[in-house]
Amino acid sequence: MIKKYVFGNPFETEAVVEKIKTERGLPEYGDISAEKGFSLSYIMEETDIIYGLGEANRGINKRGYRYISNCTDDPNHTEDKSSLYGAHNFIVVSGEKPFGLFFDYPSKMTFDIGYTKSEVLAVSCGSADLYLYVIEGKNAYDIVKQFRKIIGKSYIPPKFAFGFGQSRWGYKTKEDFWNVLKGHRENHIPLDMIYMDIDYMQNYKDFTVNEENFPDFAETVREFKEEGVRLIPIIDAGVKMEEGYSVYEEGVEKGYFCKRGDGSDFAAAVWPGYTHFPDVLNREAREWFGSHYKFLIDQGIEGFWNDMNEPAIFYSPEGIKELKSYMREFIRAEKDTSLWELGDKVQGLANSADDYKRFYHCIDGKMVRHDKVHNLYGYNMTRAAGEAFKKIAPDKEFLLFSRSSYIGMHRYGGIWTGDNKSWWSHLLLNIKMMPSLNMCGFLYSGADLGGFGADATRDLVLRWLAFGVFTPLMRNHAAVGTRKQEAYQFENRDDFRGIIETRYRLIPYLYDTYMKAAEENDMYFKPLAFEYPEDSFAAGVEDQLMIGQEIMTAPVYTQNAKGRYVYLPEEMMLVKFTKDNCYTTEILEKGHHYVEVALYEVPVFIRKGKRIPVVRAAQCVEMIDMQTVEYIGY
Ligand code: MIG
Repeated sequence: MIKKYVFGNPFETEAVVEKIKTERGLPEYGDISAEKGFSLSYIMEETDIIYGLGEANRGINKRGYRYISNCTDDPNHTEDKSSLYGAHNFIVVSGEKPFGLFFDYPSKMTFDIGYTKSEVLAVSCGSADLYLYVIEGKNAYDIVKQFRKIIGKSYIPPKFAFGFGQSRWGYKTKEDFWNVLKGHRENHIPLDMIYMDIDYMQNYKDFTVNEENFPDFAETVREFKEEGVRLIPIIDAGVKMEEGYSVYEEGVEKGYFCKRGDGSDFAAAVWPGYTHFPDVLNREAREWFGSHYKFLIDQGIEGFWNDMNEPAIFYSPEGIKELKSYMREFIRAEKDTSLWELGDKVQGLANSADDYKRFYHCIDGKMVRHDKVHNLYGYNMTRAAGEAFKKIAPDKEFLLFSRSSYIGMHRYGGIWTGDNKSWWSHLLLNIKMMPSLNMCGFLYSGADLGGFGADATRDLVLRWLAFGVFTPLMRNHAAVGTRKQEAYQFENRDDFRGIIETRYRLIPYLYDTYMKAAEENDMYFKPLAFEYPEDSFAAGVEDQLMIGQEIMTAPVYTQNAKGRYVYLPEEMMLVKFTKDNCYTTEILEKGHHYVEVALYEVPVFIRKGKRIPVVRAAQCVEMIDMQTVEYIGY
């Protein structure tokens, strides 16, 4: 059962698509105050587990920390960080009488989940203008499914998007991309996508292609496709300010960029230098921005990734001006003690809260200051693309995912989880985040496998790919300047081939599971407790996940480990997929086991009474022989 409450004058985010009538009065869960901003506090039982928050730091059980929904471009997500790139304000209190809460509020919101006081769940935000949905149900899983139904069906990607993708910031020329293709094909490592990062563009201008590096881009796209590989370009939020650049000139002329209080177009420096932000919260501007994807689609492009859409800002002219005056003071001053402060000021230019107050969106004729709707930008940029695809090629499915997001965006695209690092702890974070993302509708998602920042090691890449076998988005991506981490860069490439081939062998199963989850508003990844609600040990397991109705995964995420302990809530068949289309099986009884896993193996636990289809690996999804299927299981 779902009840909707309204406080003040909420902004219509369109996160929820189902019509629900609003209740009078207040929900009976917690103490609510709508006086100085909004706050809800609820006393948790000691055994209550709190699920949700989608793309957030820490565990599956969110208890014991404070999270802030405030879409942030922060490439250093260490354990202490409260905000990442997404804002997903849905939680489930799982206890004696379970209930879910969705706070439909587009600006900064704090979830203090037993952080200030261990038994108090406190949710608060600066202005009491929001919708609050309260969902009652049998258990957490049931509540999630009800929630998923009201926010509408999740995005469905094309089939090739279930293949493996290779990416790296720094591929520039046609030869660079060709080398990636060759590196995979020559080593018989399957590959379906190569991602194009910002260097494919002309001076980082959206909807342009560097002509020197790609004299005939449409032809290049075709050549790669002939080899079974799609090129997937990045699109950044900021549009470069440059005379003669048509996207910029049109946007200025039509008034489609975000504006300052005085009506001038707001400028923010990002990769291209100074840019304007398309006002994607304005319907017309959103349509206009979306229509530009056609430029690349006309050249054969079938997928995109939307970046920098928190929106990320390196600095603004206003910020620079303030800094310069501070610097002048600094130079004049006698003492040097404010040096660290100067450093902070320089650092603080990026993604500054002051800048987010300096520009406005024009929504239904009203000017809305950006900070009040900050968490909706990435959502609407991706919506711009998704809506445009429907017009440009109504019968075609496009690959689309975004860095920043809000609930509602899950209908238009997936997400990748941003700039992680080549750290074992971030592999574990990836594992824990997946079911929470699913709770909030984001099914097509994944992390940068191998880690984006920092230097990867061979074993980390292998272990991370082995988990990536199961994430709908399976992409190896790394930052410029880091150690090369394509599968063919390391010794014994057949180990990498074995793991990536396992993904292809499982594609019929994974695709089918994805489609069922999308069609039935269900989860693809689940915490064990969702399948075994009576099992009190399962409730505490955070490093194993259920996939669909049939299998469980238990990835190895520590260096030098020969295997790991695994908890089986029931008897299962352990299948270890190895190299050369081989596998081994073994029945394990309910309980704790130490399972050895070699670096080239992918373990899958098949539930009692279930079986899964397995095919032979192929170089790309289209080449899989779907007629020759073998079933493994009971
Ligand atoms: O400021 O386009 O998260 O995946 O490689 C960095 C360069 C901008 C951030 C993205 C990352 C991408 C990078 N981008």
